[in-house]
Amino acid sequence: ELQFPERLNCAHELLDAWVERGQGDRLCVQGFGVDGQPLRWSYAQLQAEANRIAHVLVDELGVVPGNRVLLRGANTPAMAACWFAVMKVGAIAVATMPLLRAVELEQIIQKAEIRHALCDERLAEELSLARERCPGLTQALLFHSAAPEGLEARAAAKPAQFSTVDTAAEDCCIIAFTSGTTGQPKGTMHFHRDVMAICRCWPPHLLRPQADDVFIGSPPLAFTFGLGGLLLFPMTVGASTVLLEKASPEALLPAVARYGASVMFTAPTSYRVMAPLLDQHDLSSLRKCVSAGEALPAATRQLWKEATRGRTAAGEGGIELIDGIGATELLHIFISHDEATARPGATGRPVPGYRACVLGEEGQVLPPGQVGRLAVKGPTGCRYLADERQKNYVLNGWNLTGDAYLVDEKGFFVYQARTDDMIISGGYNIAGPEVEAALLLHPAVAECGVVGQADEERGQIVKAVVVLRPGFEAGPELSKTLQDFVKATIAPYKYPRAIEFRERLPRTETGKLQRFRLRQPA
Ligand code: 3SK
Repeated sequence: ELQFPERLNCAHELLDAWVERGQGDRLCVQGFGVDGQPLRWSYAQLQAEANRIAHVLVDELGVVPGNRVLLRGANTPAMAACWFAVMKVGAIAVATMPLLRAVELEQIIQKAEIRHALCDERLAEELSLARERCPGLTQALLFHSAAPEGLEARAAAKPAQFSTVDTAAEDCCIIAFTSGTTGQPKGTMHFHRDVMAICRCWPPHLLRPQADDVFIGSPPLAFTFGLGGLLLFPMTVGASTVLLEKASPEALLPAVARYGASVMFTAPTSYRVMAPLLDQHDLSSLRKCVSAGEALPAATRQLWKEATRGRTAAGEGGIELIDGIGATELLHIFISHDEATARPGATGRPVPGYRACVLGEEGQVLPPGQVGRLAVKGPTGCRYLADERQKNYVLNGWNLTGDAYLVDEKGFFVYQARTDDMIISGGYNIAGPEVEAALLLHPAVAECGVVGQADEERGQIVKAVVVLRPGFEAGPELSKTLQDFVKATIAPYKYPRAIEFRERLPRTETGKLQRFRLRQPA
């Protein structure tokens, strides 16, 4: 069992400690700064940047320990410095996905009672729209900015030393939001010790990173998959990370060559898109690839292994993807395997430190081969911020993740489906009801139902079944109009890639929408 001292600040453990041990010159983070200039920061430089921002937070924004600070930015060294600054002052980071629009930001700001924000200048517009309806958010500064009143200019005038606040191991330091099935975002609270727990469970046992590794990948730092994989885990071993603002599959491949990246984190969709493009790129530095965020089909594992054969540092056999399932509620991955124990089609076994089982309808543990609800226990777990859905997620100390699984005869956990209506598309979690709400704002839409439809490329796509108001004509032109409308209303990745027009929606006698019937063609 993991033991932590009573007083603990994860910024001290992951950042300050390297400098204190005389290792401050190690390369820590690479990416781009203002005006696209390349940045290469050592641990000592990242610490100095975070320290200066910490002074701005305290002296100019009046942040005190326990305050919640909204962070809005793409993956950049500046975003990493802001995240560590928030940890250092003993505040709570509420990092938001860069693509969120004003309506979604507003929900988060209200729910987390946010008063302070640091926002990438290029993403300021939606935040300022949200602020019009959030009078409580009084202090916001823009970073990645050359403006004299921007964060960088203010930070430059501050000392590079800051004494990291002596927090309790059980002080909350992260509220990570997840949209949930209803579209009503849920804030999941995590402590300093939770951050250290995820660094001590999965990475040393299954990823086994080395001090000279260069991490790279696509998940945003605002998604705890990205926060762990692209910031915390490299820093656990003194390795370095590359933070890319645009990490499409097409952009990831040349970046691997350019930075000599050795460990990659991305979703199965991205591996599928990259596989046929590999011969145009030098991947000789790559030795480990992690897949998570959605279920990994056996065919994708095979495709990546074959495509990487003889091209990487992993040797002639190609790269065996390291698959894992995590949850924002548990902070990171809790079931996984390494290259040697990979079993096509299975996610793996509980990560050391975690226990998992599959429960039946009555809450009984099911024998191998039977499908039921996945239940997980470990050093991290779900603590929703002021949310009655807590009681549905945690039962007798077991976290019910909303996934249907079976355990095979060898003890491997095999994913079956989501137990709720969440759509997982290209690594994004999308709540059907939220897309329905957006569509219903359009004058042409009388009724609609949104479900996930199986898709080879993205795992699932968002499919909308729409009933039109009189006077509107079904067809490709209106489909395109509705897709654009959703993209402009909520985060663009949530738009329905398939739209089907019907006369009416299937409903029960009591008027409830029969979603399962929407998945079948009319
Ligand atoms: O599997 C996921 O979706 C996930 C969620 C949060 C953190 C890490 C992971 C892999």
